[in-house]
Amino acid sequence: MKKALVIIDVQKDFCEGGVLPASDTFSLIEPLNDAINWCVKNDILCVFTRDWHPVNHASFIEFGGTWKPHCVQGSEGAEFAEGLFIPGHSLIIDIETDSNKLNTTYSAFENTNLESKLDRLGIKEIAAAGIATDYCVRATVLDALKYGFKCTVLTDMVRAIDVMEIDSIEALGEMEDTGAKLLTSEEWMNVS
Ligand code: VGL
Ligand code: ZN
Repeated sequence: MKKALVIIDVQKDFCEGGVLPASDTFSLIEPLNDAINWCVKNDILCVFTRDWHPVNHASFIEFGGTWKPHCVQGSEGAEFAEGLFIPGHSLIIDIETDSNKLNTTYSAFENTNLESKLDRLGIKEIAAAGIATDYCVRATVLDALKYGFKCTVLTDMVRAIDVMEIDSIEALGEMEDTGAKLLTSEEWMNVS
């Protein structure tokens, strides 16, 4: 079955040193790059999503939201993390491009046409990695399942913000209960 690796929001602002860092992000880049290289060799599409807010986005504290300003379109913080390998034939998906529209779920499928893009490519199955387990990864995986994609969460390649310590554990449980498979990247590459 044709599949894609979806690498969610691995951007400077969500990494150590950024304004809204998930924990332990430095250890994410090397295994991610290994999996990305493996995908290139095996002709599996890599999809990179970016949290991509206008400067006055409604999710930012000063505009009525809850987050410190982060991943502002075109800013350094919105760039992909240092050292992340982006193969030439990747699909880049920007999330949250409209200041008035609030993506209430954090999903990479909301207002992005990701579903139809994957559909047109005949992709029926995705594996999800990236940041944050408890926000964008969770919402994207739940939407993928809702749209009928088979879905695996790569447990060693997701990182959490964990506003509450238990958030990422609950998110992983919820994704599994909804139908996602939880595998390490090594297990996923072995069965793929
Ligand atoms: C995200 C918090 C705010 C995410 C985006 O990509 O998980 N989290 N905006
Ligand atoms: Zn955001």
